[in-house]
Amino acid sequence: MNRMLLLAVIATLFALAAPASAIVYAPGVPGNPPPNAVPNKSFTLIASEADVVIDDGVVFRAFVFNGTSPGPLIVVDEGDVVEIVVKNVGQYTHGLSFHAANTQTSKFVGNIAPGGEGRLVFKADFPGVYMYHCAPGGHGILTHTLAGMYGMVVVEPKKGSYLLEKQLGREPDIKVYLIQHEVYMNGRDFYDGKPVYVMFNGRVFRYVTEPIQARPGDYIRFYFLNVGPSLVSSFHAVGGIWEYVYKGGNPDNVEVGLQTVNAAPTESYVIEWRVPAEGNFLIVSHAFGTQAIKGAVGIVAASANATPAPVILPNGPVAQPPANPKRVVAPFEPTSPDESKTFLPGEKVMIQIVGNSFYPKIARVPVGSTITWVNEDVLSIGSGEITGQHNVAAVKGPVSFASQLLKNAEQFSFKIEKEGEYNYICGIHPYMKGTLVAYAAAGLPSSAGQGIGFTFDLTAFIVFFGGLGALSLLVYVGEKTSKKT
Ligand SMILES: [Cu+2]
Repeated sequence: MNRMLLLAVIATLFALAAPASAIVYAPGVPGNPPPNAVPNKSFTLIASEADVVIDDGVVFRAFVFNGTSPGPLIVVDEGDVVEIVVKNVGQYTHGLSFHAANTQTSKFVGNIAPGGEGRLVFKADFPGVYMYHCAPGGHGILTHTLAGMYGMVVVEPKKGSYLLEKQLGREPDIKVYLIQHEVYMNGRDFYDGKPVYVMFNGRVFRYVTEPIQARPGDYIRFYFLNVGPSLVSSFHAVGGIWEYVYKGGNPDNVEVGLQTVNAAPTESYVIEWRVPAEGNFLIVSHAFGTQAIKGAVGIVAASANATPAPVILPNGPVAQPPANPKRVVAPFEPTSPDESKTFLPGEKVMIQIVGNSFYPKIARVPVGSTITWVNEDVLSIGSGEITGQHNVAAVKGPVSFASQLLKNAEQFSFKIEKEGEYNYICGIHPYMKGTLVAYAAAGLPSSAGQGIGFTFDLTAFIVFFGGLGALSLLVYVGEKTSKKT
């Protein structure tokens, strides 16, 4: 090899290995940190998984920042140089997409393995209200957002930029940071846009049970953000008209006298409003049948002798999950018998792999059935976990089975010949869990009473393999299966 070629190869290898921080910024573009900038504000977001309470006796098996869904509020001032540190203390790969930064934040804080951390520095040049959410890479960005991993960032403009503040010559009496978001029982419902609950700040009808206290004439500033992940909000006060509305929260984007603001996923508004009288003012998403009725309603309770809290935070409430919840909303795993479907003898058994879940999550099938899994997940671009691809791997039951890696529209079939309960996972995304219950049916051959033929310790597995994109898990499952069968 001649010397020039060798140097070119070395230079290429060096470029490929260069860390993300070696990004060359375009000079003069707002949002880029000055060279060697020292941050004057710093925040740490801790990624993990947790059960959070979203209604009386109802638990959401969520992915979280700092223990809650939504995660903590981050407030900075326009012009700040901001440092965001993300630490992943969870079992699975997580990350961060941070919309207040005018840069590709995933290069710095996306796709962080368990135990890892990342750091982002940016300059907050655009005032407004922004979303942040998990970014493990590719398809997982969508599904971890489905799992509740998001929060609000506010970049405060210079004092007096909002008109009502300027006119009154004072700060708001009450700042209400309000996130609208929805949760889904499974990936199929996520695809179909059918949430089970729609909430403000982490709880169904949260501000109906704990109304926001105010006095007539109080100046309220709403920082309203719809994080979706999919629905469009129609935010309205019953008996009120929003005095000033700022699209995105930027004071330059002002509109006057609106009954409603429409916020698509990630869309936000700063709203200035004075409470016009005593009484209960409902704040609602006016999409009645799809949102208000499912929990997106609150109350501003105004009375002359109220003692308002000056700040209402968007974090989900911190509450100890009950020992025996009425319902566990767990998009990626079966938690309730009503998530089962019983297939009759002769019926074709198809299980969809969709939105990082199995659907139906629990399939009751006659012994002798052939079960076919089909991967309906379409999105397979991006880095990170093996995105949009799945497999099926038994972890417990009378007989072991495991599929190859399935891309969109690819299938795997398995004939079930022994009665009993089978638990299986996706080896790539071990939080995806499904159950098969094989029952004996009249007229079909059966092999009853086999009990549990094999099992392995899933927890140790996830802890060990979680950071490796779980590919090694697949190999392990494959080997284990070939030994058993
Ligand atoms: Cu995540």
